[in-house]
Amino acid sequence: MSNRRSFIRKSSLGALSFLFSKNNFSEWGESKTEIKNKPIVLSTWRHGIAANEVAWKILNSGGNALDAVEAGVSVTESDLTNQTVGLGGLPDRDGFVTLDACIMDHDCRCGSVAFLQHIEHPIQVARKVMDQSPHVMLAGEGAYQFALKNGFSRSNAEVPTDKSKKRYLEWLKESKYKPEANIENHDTIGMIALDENGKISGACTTSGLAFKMHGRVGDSPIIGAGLYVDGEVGAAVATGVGEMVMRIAGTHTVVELMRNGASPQEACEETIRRIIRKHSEIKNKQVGLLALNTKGEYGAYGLTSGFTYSLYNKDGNRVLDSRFAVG
Ligand code: SD4
Repeated sequence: MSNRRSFIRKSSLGALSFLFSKNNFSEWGESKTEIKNKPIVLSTWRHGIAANEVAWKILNSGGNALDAVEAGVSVTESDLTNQTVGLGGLPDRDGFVTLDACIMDHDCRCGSVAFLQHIEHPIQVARKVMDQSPHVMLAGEGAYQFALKNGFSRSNAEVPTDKSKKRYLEWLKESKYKPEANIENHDTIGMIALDENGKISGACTTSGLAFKMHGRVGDSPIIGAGLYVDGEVGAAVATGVGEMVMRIAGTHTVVELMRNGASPQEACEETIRRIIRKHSEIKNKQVGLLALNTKGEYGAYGLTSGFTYSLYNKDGNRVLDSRFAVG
């Protein structure tokens, strides 16, 4: 039976058992006792290697997945040479560097910041929103003030950095608004991890699409779009053109497909197919999805070629090429 047909069959069976069984999560619960592939951490793109190193140190010494993903993506945020994450990121079309991030744990606790400026670690502010505020998401000046009140300080880094300013000045010559992911293998960092205790968490942080409209917020800080985690099932994270992911609540879709019986790989593939069905124009666009379930099984799929991800488990830390739908 083809993968697709068997997946459809499994999906239907999953949906039926969801409807008719009161105990529809027992499959996942039982498997937890046999998890072999843990700890494990996955992150988007090649820059995930350095982030994984830090996350793995925490996971391998018995630390929890939530702390691991927060510390892991903080590495990428601090790298001012990275032009797609943190303050080194490329500015919007008006010259402002605005940052988006979110974090989520196995209990669906989550925190998020959007349109945040001058703060080195948006992911850590997102964690504070989760831990110290009654809200899930803070944006703009309010997020900035919340950060200052909670021990963060305005970064001394001059932003945009010289490197990003150079690209911006180049772009200004034509000022063509192209809302496309710069497919350069170092975009948004999304990270998902499963710890020794079988707890799963995720984090996602970005400076968003280069030269976006001022005020634009992408998928990365949106729970269910850029990141979704449910400890009963698994986690998923997205990179690429955020608008395409948001339209179908991409990572929530991946997690719900896994809940209904899909493997992480099948769930990523089906979600990318849904994105393709809902968009008439996909040329030169990229979306990459990563998924991990509570058994430690993982999957990755790109809309088009070129999506890479970094994986660290007991066999070491390495970059892998994702399979893809078109191109
Ligand atoms: C966004 N998804 O702001 C982010 C950008 C990104 O690969 O991931 N680029 O739409």
